[in-house]
Amino acid sequence: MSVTKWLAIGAACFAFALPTAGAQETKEYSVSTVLSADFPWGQAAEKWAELVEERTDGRITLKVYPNSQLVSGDQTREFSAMRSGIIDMAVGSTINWSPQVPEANLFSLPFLMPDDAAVDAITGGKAGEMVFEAIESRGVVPLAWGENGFREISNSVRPLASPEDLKGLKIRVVGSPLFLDTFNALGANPTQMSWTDALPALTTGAVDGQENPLSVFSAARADRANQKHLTLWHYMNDPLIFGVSKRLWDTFSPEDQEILRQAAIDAGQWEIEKSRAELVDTLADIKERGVEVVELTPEQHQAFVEATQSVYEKWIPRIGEELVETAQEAIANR
Ligand code: X2X
Repeated sequence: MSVTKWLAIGAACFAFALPTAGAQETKEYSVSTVLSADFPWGQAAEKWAELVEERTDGRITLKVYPNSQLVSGDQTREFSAMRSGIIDMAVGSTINWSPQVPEANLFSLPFLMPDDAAVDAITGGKAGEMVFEAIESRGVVPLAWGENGFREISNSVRPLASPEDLKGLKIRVVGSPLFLDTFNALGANPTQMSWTDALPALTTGAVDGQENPLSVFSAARADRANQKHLTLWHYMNDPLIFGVSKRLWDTFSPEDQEILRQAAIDAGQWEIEKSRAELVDTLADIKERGVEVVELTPEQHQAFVEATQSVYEKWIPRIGEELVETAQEAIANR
């Protein structure tokens, strides 16, 4: 047989073998979350995984690891672990990433965002782009926004309707320094703790109170951890961000990058709408369990706003004056 004929046969075999091998090659990537699929947060990550798997015909699989297990429960290490490639991807809260990304503290400024439209004005505009640039410059590619939600405060001791009511209460906060300043300004006694440690500490009475969105309060059954008083003060809202380690991101083809990004946008939008829509029922469930819910009058609300102004003075230089102003303008024009 001629050499050309052998070559032709070889090429035909090769051409035949390639698509099969290619189609069956599945790559699995880790996705870190703090909360499981019992919460909207974990559901957002599962949705992302589902859409990516569907849209790549199973070539790319995302495996979700909830409860901060990839960082041994230390949620404030999630960003660093992703940056260094120990974790491939995450759906993470701006609070937990803020120790490494100072700009993410924007969302933790007390009483900056009065309502959903204010959150959307930031995440959907120039300020949101600036936060994304800050994240990318530190080694993680941000793809889309989700939402943990407006954070409300609860405790086991008394109803809270003024900063005076918080005096001396031991409040569990996330391990991000801004929260110490907010709660010290309010006269409380804040103590930093991971979410993994928070529920046991509330149950034993080692701490009196905590702050988290209604969805988290309800699904975690905080009422069973002595949290009998809940004040709806909407003092901040932590968005979630779908992110990919930059080192890993650069290994994907432009087509797969687009699939990952669009699936994150769709999953985030789905989760934001779902968690906002569930809030009314969630609050009703919480009341039904006997939790005493305090809603603030505009005057009571204002007293909390004034008591926390020092946080702005200290944190605006760290977050960046331009970013804070851009966010404030977006809120004013929403
Ligand atoms: O730790 C918390 O309070 C939680 C679950 O809301 C976050 O991870 C920011």
